[in-house]
Amino acid sequence: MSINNETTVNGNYGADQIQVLEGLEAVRRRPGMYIGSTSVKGLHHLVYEVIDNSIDEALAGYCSKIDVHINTDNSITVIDNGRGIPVDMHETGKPALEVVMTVLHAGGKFGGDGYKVSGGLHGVGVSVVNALSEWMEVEVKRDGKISFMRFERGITAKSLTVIGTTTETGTKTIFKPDSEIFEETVYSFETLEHRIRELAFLNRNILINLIDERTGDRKEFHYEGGIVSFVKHLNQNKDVLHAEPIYISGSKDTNVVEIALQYNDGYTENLFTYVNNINTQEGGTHLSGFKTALTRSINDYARKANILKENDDNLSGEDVREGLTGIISLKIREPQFEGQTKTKLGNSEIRGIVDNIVFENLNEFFEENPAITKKVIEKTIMASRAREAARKARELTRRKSALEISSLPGKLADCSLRDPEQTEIYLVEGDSAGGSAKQGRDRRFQAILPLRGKILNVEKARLDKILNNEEIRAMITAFGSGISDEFDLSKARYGKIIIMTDADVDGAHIRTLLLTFFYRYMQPMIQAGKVYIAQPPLYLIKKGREQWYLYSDAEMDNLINRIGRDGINVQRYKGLGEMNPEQLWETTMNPEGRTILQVEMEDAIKADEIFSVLMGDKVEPRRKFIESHAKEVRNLDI
Ligand code: 0RA
Repeated sequence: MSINNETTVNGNYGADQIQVLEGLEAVRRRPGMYIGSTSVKGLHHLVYEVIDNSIDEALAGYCSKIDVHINTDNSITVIDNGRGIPVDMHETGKPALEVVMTVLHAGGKFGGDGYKVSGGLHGVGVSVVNALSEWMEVEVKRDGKISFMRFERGITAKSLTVIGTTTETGTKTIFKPDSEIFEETVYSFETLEHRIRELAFLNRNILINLIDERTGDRKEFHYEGGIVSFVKHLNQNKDVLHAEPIYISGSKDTNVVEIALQYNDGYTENLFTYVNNINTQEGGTHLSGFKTALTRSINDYARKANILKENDDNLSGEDVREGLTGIISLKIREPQFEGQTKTKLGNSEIRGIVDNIVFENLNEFFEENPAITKKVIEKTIMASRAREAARKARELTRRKSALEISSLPGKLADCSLRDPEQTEIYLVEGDSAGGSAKQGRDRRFQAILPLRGKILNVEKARLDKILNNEEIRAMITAFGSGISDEFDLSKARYGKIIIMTDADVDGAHIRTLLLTFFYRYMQPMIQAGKVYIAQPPLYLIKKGREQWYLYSDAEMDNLINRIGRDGINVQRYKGLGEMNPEQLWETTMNPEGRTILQVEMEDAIKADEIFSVLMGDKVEPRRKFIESHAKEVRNLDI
């Protein structure tokens, strides 16, 4: 009997332990599966994962303050004043804290009916951070005691120990990302700052401090206005139609909906949607519910007020969103994330819930604020007229192209293969580099489109004007997938779009303009990961019979360290035009040897941001921006 018991206990313990080790092994073997990548992005993801747990504690109503430290050794400390992770014995015979830290997906199980809303997309659990850290330590203040544990590469190195007494509660976590796993282990203050600011906007009751122990920098994030402050922040450099954003909130069952809206006098739509603090970049049912209600509410009002007459067409969705900046933030129990990047909300019941809340609240706002409403409707009517003009211009080009033998732009050197899975198009700055690219390419699968002039800044123009720009028209026809609401990825004629510009100020400018255009008018192309940036070499070094192409100053330094300076010949490439076709092929276009950088949504959003500030109408923000981003701005000739 006692032998039996022993075996059972030991057997269970053994099985448990094995499961933990297998779980952590799986995370260390395929980290990308759990945190997306092991690049600098994955490195920062670890911090978000840990902060998420503290945010959950705040959303449950028990935590008001979170401190995040970047330590001198690039380890990270996160301290919250929540209830503290439970440390009592779990049914497996281990402390709950140890289970949370070492078992995959264990975190949620300790919340009781805990309203665990944050996470979801991240939400892989802190055990993943533990598995990917050289070491990790946790200190829990709870029930008058301070408890401590230490782990090394996910494995318990110091079991639960009481190290002191306290009257406070909270959790302190320190971890050092494992350099065996991560390609880069240096944290960026700005990257963390960006996400922390976003979290502070989305969760108005939380104070978050970010402290950089390497430099002494520290910033405090606390926005009592929540998403209203967020919208003001996004519109800070724009001329707005009404000083205070429209704030809408409501709930149904356990779903909470919050929206803030403010129109500016520009032409672009800037809607950002979040579910449980996750940016739902691909939209989903919440966004579509919002759009339906906004369009209906504005049309209803415009008819009632007789601004739209009986024979006038309804204002379209695009019309009513021109110049609209908004945040849509939902907190829901069981979000279903779908789509290419799992950032599209799928829960079907949410569409109607958001639609109802928005429709009712907007109608009320419009009734109570006729002066603002009149301004907004006047703007949407202007938008509608411009769109009608653009439609006519487009029809004209369509009819024209139907008459021509080939509708493809004259300067496009197309490839011979037709299967978009295999083909790519290079957008090349200037005719001379375009010529080299045409000669150097593999014409079976590589098409070349030289771009001569500057691309139009799409932030400053309505669609009708944009469609009159020759370079933009050439891209649209060459790609074949349309733009805006008519964009259809399945019609794309190429699988990759590769931007190839000079490594100088003008090149950076053209690249930024192109990214802004893609972000604004062909966003699904970026989301699908089809846009790339070519990496031409900066230097050619020759020594004796050997030669090296170098793509960065760091590579250059490395080589000089290795081979010394004696007898070397350095050629610095100022532009693509300085390479002959064979060199261009070998260094930049041959899939066997080239590096191309995939553009991510964040890159495009950043390009767009740079433009709205630098090209915007307000002088003061431009001056400030240039001062604080001197390095990036040097690459732009404005
Ligand atoms: C579940 C239950 C309880 C606390 C937490 C989770 C918790 C987790 C983390 C992670 C970071 N900071 C945290 N703070 C709290 C406690 C439940 C109770 O006290 O009744």
